[in-house]
Amino acid sequence: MSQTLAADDPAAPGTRERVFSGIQPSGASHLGNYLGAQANYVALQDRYDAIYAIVDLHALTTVHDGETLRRLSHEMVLDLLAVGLDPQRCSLIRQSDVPEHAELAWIFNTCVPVAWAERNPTYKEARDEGKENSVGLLDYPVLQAADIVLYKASRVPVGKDQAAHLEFSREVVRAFNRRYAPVFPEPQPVYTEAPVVLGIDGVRKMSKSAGNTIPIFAEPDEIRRLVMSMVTDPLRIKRTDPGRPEVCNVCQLHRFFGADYLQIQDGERTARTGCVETKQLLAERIIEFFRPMRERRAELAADGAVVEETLAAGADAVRPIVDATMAEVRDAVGIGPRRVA
Ligand code: AQP
Repeated sequence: MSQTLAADDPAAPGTRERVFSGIQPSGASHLGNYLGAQANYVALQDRYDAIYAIVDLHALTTVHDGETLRRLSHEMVLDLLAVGLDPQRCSLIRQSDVPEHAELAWIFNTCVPVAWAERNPTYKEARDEGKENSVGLLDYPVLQAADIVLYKASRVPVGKDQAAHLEFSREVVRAFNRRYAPVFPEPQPVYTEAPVVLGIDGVRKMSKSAGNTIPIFAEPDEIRRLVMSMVTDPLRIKRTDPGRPEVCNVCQLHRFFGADYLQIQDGERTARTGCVETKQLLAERIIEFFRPMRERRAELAADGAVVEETLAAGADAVRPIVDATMAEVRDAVGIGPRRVA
């Protein structure tokens, strides 16, 4: 599978730009997470100074049981190691191990007009559905901005669903820099070739909270069951009806699991093949693609220490970066003891 990398991708160690991205431990990693973001996390770790975070403070907006959140955070570290993150080549951190994420978010809160925060699409959606929302849900794009620029990251590998949030992060940075001093760079997204991956319902974004995911580390039979339940072209009723691969989520996903996807799509378009066989093939290809990662994950899970050791090393590695940024920020805004110049 190929990724779209930034054209001016610097390679020389020592002159590397920094990338940062966060993933919520709000459930099991799914195809959308992998195709939209995790594949690029792995691809970028050799070319950039890469920091990836399990953003457990964000997950507090949706996961409301302490034991569950701890377990999900642990599982997400295993997922990221299994897909190919190497703690020797990147820093893997737990957001709550670095309290400055929350401190910087608070400082940004004082720079962000309420009207900007109220544009947050996730908040608006939940409000329009009549859900009771926390201030945290309204405010989480501000925390997201703080997550990124605490490390002065200039590149952010994220799925295309995050485009608006990245634009918001840039606005936050501009607001801070304008008010105080030009402390932060404006972060830019780095996308893979994948579009926003749709869920098995074929309508909504594949999302842990929507319950429409294909978890990449699910057991093979579970992956088969989920793929077979995917909604395809709703106008293809009979086996002999021609299909429309451009609206069929199964056909679209084939793009990422084999070079012959155009042939597969042609088979659907001409009704040479049926949806059932196209789904069966996709399920087997997904299972095969993730098999080595699943095996690696099982090995890692058997090692009782690897997760906490990885996170402790990550927290140590980022500490000097965090201290340097926050010293500049505290100086600029006028909090904490004055530093001797
Ligand atoms: N469907 C998707 N298509 C492409 N990229 C996606 N990402 C998530 N879903 C898709 C990307 O995965 C990274 C980590 O996402 P996250 O878990 O931190 O937050 P999210 O986008 O909110 O993911 P979910 O599954 O939808 O979580 P819940 O339901 O808990 O909110 C991000 O880079 C994201 O772009």
